[in-house]
Amino acid sequence: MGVYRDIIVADGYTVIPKFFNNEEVYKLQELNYNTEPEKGHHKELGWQAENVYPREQYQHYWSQQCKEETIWIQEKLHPIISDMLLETYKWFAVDFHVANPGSDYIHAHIDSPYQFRPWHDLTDLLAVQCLIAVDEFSFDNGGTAILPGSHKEHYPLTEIGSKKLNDKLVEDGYIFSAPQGSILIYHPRSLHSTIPNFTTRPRTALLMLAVRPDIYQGLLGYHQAPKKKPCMWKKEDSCTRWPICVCKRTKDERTWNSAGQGNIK
Ligand SMILES: O=C(O)CCC(=O)C(=O)O
Ligand SMILES: [Fe+2]
Repeated sequence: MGVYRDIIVADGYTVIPKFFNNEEVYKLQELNYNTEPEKGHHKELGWQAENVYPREQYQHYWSQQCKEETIWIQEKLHPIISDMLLETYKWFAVDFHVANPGSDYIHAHIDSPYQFRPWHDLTDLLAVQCLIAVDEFSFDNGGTAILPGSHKEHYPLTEIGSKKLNDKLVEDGYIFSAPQGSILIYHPRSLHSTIPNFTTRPRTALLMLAVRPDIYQGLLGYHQAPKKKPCMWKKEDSCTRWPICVCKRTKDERTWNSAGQGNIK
């Protein structure tokens, strides 16, 4: 009991190569094929949170949620996640993140719940993020970079996605390069990012966030922030980060989101 938990608490992440067999990987690929984009950076139009376009038109995108379609994965992960979160947890979000060929997106960030202010300074393990390699992951195709030990650091929200942190992550980070069906499980406080995809094929991750039940409702409020209105600072200083504007000047704290959604380079 607590073996996996100890690893995540000490190291911040762990990799399980080929956790899913070929048949299961095929099921994952099929689900990806049948799951539409929800939001992402369109190659020509920039960040798109409302309109949906054919998947190949995005630099990278997040898909619709697919919690119900992934019960079989949740069951397979259960022994590990229940060990990490001390038995009780809830799946908060399940979606694909696809980096298309030519994507140069890098955004060093931390994940929910720590990306939002109420949880930002806490280091307790409140959630775990699973990133499943639906395709083979490599240095060339955008395999995720993660900075060892960073779950114990405190990065100001204003520095998230900055050149300084992006460079540090690329220079010192571990690159999750692994065969399809492998899984990277990490402390969501770890600094990480997709890296550019230099290949001719999309690179697909299935992201699954499990959270402690006591933070579920509170976190939901932050994820249900209104999507449509432009960043209130857009006029003043051309902030292009809506809906995630991480700047400390945001009046409505609910718009804080460091995951790089809306961050148009
Ligand atoms: O797809 C990846 O490599 C990471 C995605 C990610 O970090 C996120 O969506 O928060
Ligand atoms: Fe992330």
